[in-house]
Amino acid sequence: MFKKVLIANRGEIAIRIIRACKELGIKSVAVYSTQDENALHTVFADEAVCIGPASSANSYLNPTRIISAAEITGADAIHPGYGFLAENSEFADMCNSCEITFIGPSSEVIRRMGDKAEAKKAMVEAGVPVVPGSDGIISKEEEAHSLAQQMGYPVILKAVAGGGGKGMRIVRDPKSLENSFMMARAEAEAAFGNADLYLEKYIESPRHIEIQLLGDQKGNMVYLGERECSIQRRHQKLIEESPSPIITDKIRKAMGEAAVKGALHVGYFSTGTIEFLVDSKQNYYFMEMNTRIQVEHPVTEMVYQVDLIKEQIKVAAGMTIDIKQSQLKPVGHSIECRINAEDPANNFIPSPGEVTSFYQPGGPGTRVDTHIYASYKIPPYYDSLIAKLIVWGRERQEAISRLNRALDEFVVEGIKTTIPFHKFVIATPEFLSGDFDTHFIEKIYRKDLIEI
Ligand code: MV4
Repeated sequence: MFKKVLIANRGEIAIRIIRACKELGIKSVAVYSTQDENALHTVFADEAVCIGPASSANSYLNPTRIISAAEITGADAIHPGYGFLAENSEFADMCNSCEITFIGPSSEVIRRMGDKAEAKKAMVEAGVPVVPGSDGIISKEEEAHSLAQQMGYPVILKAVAGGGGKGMRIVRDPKSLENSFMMARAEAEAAFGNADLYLEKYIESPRHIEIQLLGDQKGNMVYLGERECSIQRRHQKLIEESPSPIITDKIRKAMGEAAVKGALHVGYFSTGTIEFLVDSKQNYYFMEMNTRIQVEHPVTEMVYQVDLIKEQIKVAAGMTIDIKQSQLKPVGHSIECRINAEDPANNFIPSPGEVTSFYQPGGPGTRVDTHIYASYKIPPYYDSLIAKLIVWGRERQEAISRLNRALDEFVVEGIKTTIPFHKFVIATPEFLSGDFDTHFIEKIYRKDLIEI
């Protein structure tokens, strides 16, 4: 097992990883920007190294500074968390050449899954269902034209370097194809420095459902059910739950087995997620693979009683997973609300500043992952996530009641947060019945129902 792990991240996930290290008897090293001198991760870790100024590019996103901090402190592994360098294959390569274990999958698989067209090809090879579309990159608009004609409109153009919605264009008719093709290319070039696109049939009102995977370096892999992630706004997830209200035991098994097959085909190990689009007839299609631990991992931990971060560290150290697929049955229901320092009444603009008072909910089935405390100053430089409220109930209804109660208990003063927005969302008939898709948040906005 590792003796010392450096956490190349900040905020709630850095604290989550430090907690796992402590439980495993591993020393932890925090890295922090000058802005984060009083941040909780800086104080909670056994050691802390300042790696630069506030701007991410010169601190949490700077591979050289982070690796230097690991060498100075004698850390034998680096946990990247999510965001920042978590899916940067060059950073994983750098760790390996410095003989520091990157806690994640191999750099090759990060690189391959980072190219969305390559990832899709790999899944086709493995026999995982994918959305019908182009066989790789579309280099000419005419190519897109004939394929779209063949498949029928609407179609969607996606950036191979994309993910998260950038460089994506829905095309509803042949006369808008030319313009969409140019716009998507320009957007992809500007965002990723790679203008390459691929094309798919557009699925009208899909749900976003993802499978959690855990694999070791000896080829053992299990799936820990699904997470329902359809409640999103501008490709940012707001609420996630497990199990999904629409997934039966039979579909879970089929999707889980497909995900394992796909991941094993590319030589995957560590925690990872395969995202699926699910249509109204419950057909599921591979969308993307995330080669990291995700923000919403706690809902899976609650219903499967597995500590995913500890397991991720153990498999990175070469240990064999001792969990059998047959032991993995979801118990109860878990829901997570992402609490952001944003003003939901003002187009979700960031609301940094001093938290003047803070009280976090507790009691039965209630978990809060946060780095916030009273008097903490939320810096304007980083992601606006300030807390994750995770509840567990015996069934969905109990989880929702508990969530409502916990949101009522939650006090964050001095800044605006998304807490009132969550109270509104979980009271809608669509959320209560589980009948929603990825367009749910836009729809409730259009109805102009929101008064918070
Ligand atoms: C799609 C789609 C419909 N059909 N692909 C959005 C982000 C990127 N990861 C892929 N996305 C989508 N791809 C086909 N063929 C609809 C979306 C999509 C979406 C997906 C998941 C969650 C929220 C979404 C919101 C809008 C569009």
